[in-house]
Amino acid sequence: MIQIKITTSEITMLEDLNNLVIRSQADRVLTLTLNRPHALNALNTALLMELAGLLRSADKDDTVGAVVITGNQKAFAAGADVKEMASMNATDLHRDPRVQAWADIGRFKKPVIAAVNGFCLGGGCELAMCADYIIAGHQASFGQPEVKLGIMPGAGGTQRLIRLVGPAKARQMMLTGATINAKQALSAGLIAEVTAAEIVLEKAQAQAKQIAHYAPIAVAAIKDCYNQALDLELQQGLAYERRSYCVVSSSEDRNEGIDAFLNKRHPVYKNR
Ligand code: DAK
Repeated sequence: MIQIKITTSEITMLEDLNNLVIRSQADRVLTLTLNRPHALNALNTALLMELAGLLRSADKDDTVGAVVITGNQKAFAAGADVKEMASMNATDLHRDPRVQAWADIGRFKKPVIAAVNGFCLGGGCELAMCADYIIAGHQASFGQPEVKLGIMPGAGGTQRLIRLVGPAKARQMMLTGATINAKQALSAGLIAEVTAAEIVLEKAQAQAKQIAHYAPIAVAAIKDCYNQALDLELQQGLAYERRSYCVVSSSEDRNEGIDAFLNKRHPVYKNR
C-alpha cells in the first residue's frame, strides 16, 4: 500500500479549493471569506447558498456574537456571476434559488461588518450593503454597474443604496453605472470608515469583537430597531423602540451591565 503524507497547510489548501466561503472563528467573531479569487469573488449561486447557510447556522450558534464578511485585496466581490447569469432563462429566473439566499442574508439577526478591499460592484455592493456597516481600504471601489449589462440591481441595490447615500448619488450611480472610490463612498455615507488596505480586516474583526462582547439581547434589539427605522413612520418607530427598550430592560444582562458599571468591574453577560 502506498501512503501519501499530506501536511496541515496542504489540507487547508485542499479545503479552501472546495469552499466558496471560508469560515474561521476567533473568540465570538465569525469571519466569512468569499473564496472565488479567479473570478474576483463573483457571487454564483453555489457561493450565495453556502454563505446563506453559514449565516443561518451562525444565527442559531450562541458562540457567535458578530460576523465579518470579507474578500481579498483585489476584490470584495465584482457582482453576480455574469457567466452563470448568461445561461439562465426566464424559467430559471422564476425559480431562482438566489432569491431565498439573498433574503436569508438580508434577514441575518446578528451584527455584520463588511471588510472591503478592491472591487465591490453590483451584487458585491449589494452584499456589503446587507451588512450593518462597511469598513473599506483606500483602493476600494463601489458601484452598481448592472445598467451597463442591460440589467438592473436584483439584490436590493435600488432600495438600500438610496437609503444609504440619498436619492441624488444613488440615482447617478445606478443610471450611469459609474464607480466611486472609498473616499467618495465615505462622504456619501455608503461606508463607515476608510483605512489602509492591509488593516481593513483586522479593524473589522476588532470592532466585531468589541460588539460581540456586549450583551447579545441589547445588541440584537439595537439592530432590530434601527432596521425598523427604515420601514416605519417616526411615531411608529418610537413606539417600537419603547417596547424593545422595556424588553431589554427586563433581561438579566441589563442588571449585570449596570451592576458592573457601578462596581467598576467587567460585566459577564449570559444572554438572558
Ligand atoms: N462575473 C463573472 N466573472 C467575473 C465577474 C463577474 N461579475 N467579474 C470579473 N470576472 C472574471 C473575469 O471574467 C475574469 O475571468 P477570466 O476571463 O480570467 O476567466 C476574471 O474575473 C478577472 O476579471 P478581469 O480580467 O475583467 O479583471 P480586470 O481587473 O481587468 O477588471 C472589473 C475588473 C471588476 C472592472 C471587471 O472584471 C468587471 O467589469 N467585472 C464585471 C463587473 C460587473 O458588471 N458587475 C455586476 C454584475 S451584475 C439578482 C441578484 C443580484 C444581481 C442580479 C440578480 N437576483 C437575486 C435576481 C446582481 C447582478 C450583478 O451584480
